[in-house]
Amino acid sequence: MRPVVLSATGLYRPPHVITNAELVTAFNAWVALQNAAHADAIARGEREPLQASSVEFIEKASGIRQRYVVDKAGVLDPTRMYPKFAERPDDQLSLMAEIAVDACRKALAAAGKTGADVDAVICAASNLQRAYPALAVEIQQAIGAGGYAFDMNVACSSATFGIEQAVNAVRSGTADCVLVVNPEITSGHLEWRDRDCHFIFGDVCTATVVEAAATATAADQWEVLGTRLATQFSNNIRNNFGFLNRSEDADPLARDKTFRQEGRKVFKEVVPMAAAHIESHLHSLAIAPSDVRRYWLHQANLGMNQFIMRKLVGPDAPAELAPLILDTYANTSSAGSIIAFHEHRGGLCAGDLGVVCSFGAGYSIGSVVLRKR
Ligand code: CO8
Repeated sequence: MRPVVLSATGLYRPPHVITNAELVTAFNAWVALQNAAHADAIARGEREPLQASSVEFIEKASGIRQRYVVDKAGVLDPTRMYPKFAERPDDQLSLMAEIAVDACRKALAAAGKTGADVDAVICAASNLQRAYPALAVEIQQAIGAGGYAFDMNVACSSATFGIEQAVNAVRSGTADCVLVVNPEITSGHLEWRDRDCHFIFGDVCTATVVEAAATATAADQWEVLGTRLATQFSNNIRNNFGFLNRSEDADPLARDKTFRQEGRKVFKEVVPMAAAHIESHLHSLAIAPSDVRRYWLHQANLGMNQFIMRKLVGPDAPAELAPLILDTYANTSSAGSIIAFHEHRGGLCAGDLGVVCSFGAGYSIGSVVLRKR
């Protein structure tokens, strides 16, 4: 089995920021419009008035302060409350492929590679723009890669699950250099009109170069010591949008056709699962959690990550041990742990250990144990 490294990452950051204050202003304007439109039914007691959102709640409950989005105007329009994208002709690069190509090119440049060096592209994301042809194949063509390409979706764990497929392909010799790319346009499937979740997500794209150690030339390389994936079915994070909706005569705009969750249950159930998963993965590699110099965790909720770190290394875990990016990016689904890795892997020395770990819908958990070369 050949040694495998993560030799570079790339990040596409959308051009627009929405602060919590802007988000809450738009949401509360929408609430006022709705309550005015239904004032009579509310007065007759036939309908509950919608409740306002608040910046204080969002920051206290989640740690999120702002998010990046591909389109801001549509999201903040109180008569619309979701992004507005122009439909593209078939011969134009699709939107998800466009942001993916940007992140891939940056990752390849950082790895000292070109598209011609890539022999597999895995597009791993929690929402895919179309059924087929696979976005990954479009990305493969746009960057000039050879080999093969495919899409996959394991919600928030898509990146780590994709990395394991890439690592296995390189280890076994079926590929030498694999790009794992995570275009997350979460704004397209977030219910911005639901105060329980309207603040949670942001858009972004990350890309990771996974290659044989023998061919890697980047200055900053991370040997993959192990990967571990786990899933356990749960309805607590669910989206029923799908290709059978038409045949079911279902309402395409019904609430269950966008993201919904039982946030408190997710919090309580996933924290112990993620901590136990990381601990047992490290144990299998004869590594103690306290030996790890950095944890690049999934970025859904500040409190979740603090609990996980407390369970792994005790109450005195310094904040720098598990860097936070959700304050600026919000939850970017599968890209979150990769953004943390991208932005916060400096300052470590050869031999230092790190863990990338994602967790989310499915439930799904994926961990990648790394050693700096
Ligand atoms: N403003 C003011 N008050 C609010 C708001 C708001 N915006 N929202 C809710 N409240 C109220 C509630 O109504 C409730 O009131 P009451 O006590 O009177 O009933 C009170 O505040 C407390 O509400 P919660 O119990 O819901 O608050 P929590 O403290 O649990 O915080 C969180 C809510 C932040 C959602 C928290 O539970 C959490 O982060 N949980 C973990 C969630 C998580 O990790 N989910 C992972 C999902 S991501 C994933 O898997 C990928 C999916 C694919 C991507 C999809 C892209 C769209």
